[in-house]
Amino acid sequence: MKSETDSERLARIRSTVEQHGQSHLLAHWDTLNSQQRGELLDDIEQVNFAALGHLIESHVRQEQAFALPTSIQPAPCYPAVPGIDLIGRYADAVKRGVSLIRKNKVAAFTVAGGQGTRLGFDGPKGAFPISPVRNKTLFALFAEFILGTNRRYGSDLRWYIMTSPQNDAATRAFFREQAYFGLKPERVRFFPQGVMPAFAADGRILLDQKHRIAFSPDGHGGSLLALRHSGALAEMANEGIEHVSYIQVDNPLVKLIDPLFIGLHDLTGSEMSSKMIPKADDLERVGNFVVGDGRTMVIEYSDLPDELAHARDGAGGRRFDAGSIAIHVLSRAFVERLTADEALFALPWHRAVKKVPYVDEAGIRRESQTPNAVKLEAFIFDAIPHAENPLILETTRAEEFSPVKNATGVDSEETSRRDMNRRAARWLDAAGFGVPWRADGEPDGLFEISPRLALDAAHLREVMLRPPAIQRGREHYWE
Ligand code: UD2
Repeated sequence: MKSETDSERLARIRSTVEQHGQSHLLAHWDTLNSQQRGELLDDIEQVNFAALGHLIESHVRQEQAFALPTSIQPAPCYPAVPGIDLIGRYADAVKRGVSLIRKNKVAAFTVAGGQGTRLGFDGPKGAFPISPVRNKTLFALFAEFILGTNRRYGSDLRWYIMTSPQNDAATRAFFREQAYFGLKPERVRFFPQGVMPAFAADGRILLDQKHRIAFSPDGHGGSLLALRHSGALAEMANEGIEHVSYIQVDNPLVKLIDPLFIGLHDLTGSEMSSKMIPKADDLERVGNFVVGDGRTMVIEYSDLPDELAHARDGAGGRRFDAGSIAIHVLSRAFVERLTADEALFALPWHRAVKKVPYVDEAGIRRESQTPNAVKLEAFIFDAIPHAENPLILETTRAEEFSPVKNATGVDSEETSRRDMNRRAARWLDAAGFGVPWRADGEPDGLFEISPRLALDAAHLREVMLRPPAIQRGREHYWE
């Protein structure tokens, strides 16, 4: 077949954008050089105009009210500490989890495609230094968690990292500079997620430059299709990987691979499992696990009506107390099933109005002082209602959740470093190596335990055979 000439390609694309009311995308064509023209056409060809038409009507030109289920009940959860009825089940689950890890039937998966705008850090968020003594980065801590797991269980786990087109090269370069933190490069695999254009309120796609569309990542829900498109799912199937242990890039306390969680997921035949913590306050900015019209789901904090957020149960406790901390295990077969037919697969789109730089009609790039653009994102937790036997496991905030999201205040570098320090001190105390505490309740000194050495308090007790030298007010590090 004769290949399309440049002018035929332009004519075809011009007709498409005109047909969809997006002809402004070519408004600056005459001012572009040939390389820029090529980039612009490539960008436009990435847009699925046919699918967008409907979405612009329903989600961009208007705000789609969140469809609250008619019946909303608290979701049942497995407790953090098993009662007598569950002790045996938890022990079996740990055994099963360890067995799956030993056989490399579990892969670690980190979503790191977000733009991290709130933190104001220039670079992939995983390159943010966070550990209290050695200033290890988020990626370094996760890598060491995998190394520690491999050392403990004799595994050789794969680690999948979802980037975005915006930070993919920088993320790969960071791993190369750091020599993959000691991991085998061939066990780490990066792939970029999909993108969505940003829109003006009237539905027009925004240009970031005269020859570039203002694309941004399509949300962590985009990870499901990205797993398929990248070939990662097929690779997992080839290697017999059965479950994917999903984490977000911003939480240095996370147990990237947790035998109990993985084992419970597997033993109960859950297709998608989630960890939860009791909320710190009624309006904490985390999703809420509920059963809505009979299906387990997460309602994001911004969508939960205030009267439900403040509701109390018979005993005076918070009725909807189960906060989602974005830690999941997904069965590979579940991701395969959901994404098998792309035409049928759709997580709902969530609309956010944000500040996005744009090129105006005169071809001048503008930075808006107020939110000017509609962005659409899909959320991973919207897959939960599609899962069979979804499971929720409670965990402890102090042990497993202290994300770095903001430059200051709540969920910031300062709180996250503090919580890492407290946790290390608590583990040492629990192992019988008394740590000095100050009158204000903080450990007297800085304490850091590399995940290469110990993955939790019980593990530390096993591996730290002699009492370590601990001095008040000093820095301590073990690996
Ligand atoms: C998320 C959850 C919230 C709670 C909280 C826990 C949503 C909408 N809310 O809030 O319920 O669980 O986390 O920390 O998820 N990411 C991508 N690609 C994207 C967008 C995000 O990879 O297109 C990654 C990002 O790199 C980060 C994670 O997703 O690892 C979280 O994204 P966020 O900061 O937008 O989520 P947040 O804090 O609003």
